[in-house]
Amino acid sequence: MERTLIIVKPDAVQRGLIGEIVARFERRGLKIVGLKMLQIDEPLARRHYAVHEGKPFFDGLIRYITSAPVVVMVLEGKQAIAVARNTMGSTRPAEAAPGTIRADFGVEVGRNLVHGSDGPETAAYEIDLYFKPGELLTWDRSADPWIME
Ligand code: IDP
Ligand code: MG
Repeated sequence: MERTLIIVKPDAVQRGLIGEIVARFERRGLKIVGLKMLQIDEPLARRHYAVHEGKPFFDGLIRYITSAPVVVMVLEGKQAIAVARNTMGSTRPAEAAPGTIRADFGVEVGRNLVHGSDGPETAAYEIDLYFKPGELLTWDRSADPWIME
């Protein structure tokens, strides 16, 4: 089983798309093991996006991710990182496949609605940024045998 960190970004929250976006991951079969709403402050944003420091879009990215509340969640499942990333679609909504979150609701990269970890190490780092261990639940979902063999 793999875990990944998802953020419903400020533009999605402002546009009333929290439920729509959470539902897409839930329907896909990923299990929610942690979920909360918060507003990311600048130090947290800089830690989260440390790999992008120095890039031309970095300051705008920090302003964007701190501009309004977000919903963060941890999803669990087989290949959860890849499954979540392809549910989200490509970073640039204009290039994302139809049916993905970024294509269905977005048009440009600076307002691409959702974040998902890009690898196991990033996922561990990011989950630790937003959740204390006691905030993540291990639970049996009755639908699991109907989703995974
Ligand atoms: P990802 O979110 O698909 O993993 P990354 O390349 O890691 O994409 O970039 C992180 C975030 O930074 C993107 O989701 C997007 O919000 C923002 N971003 C990336 N490239 C650009 C850009 O060229 N202009 C504005 N924002 C960008
Ligand atoms: Mg990334």
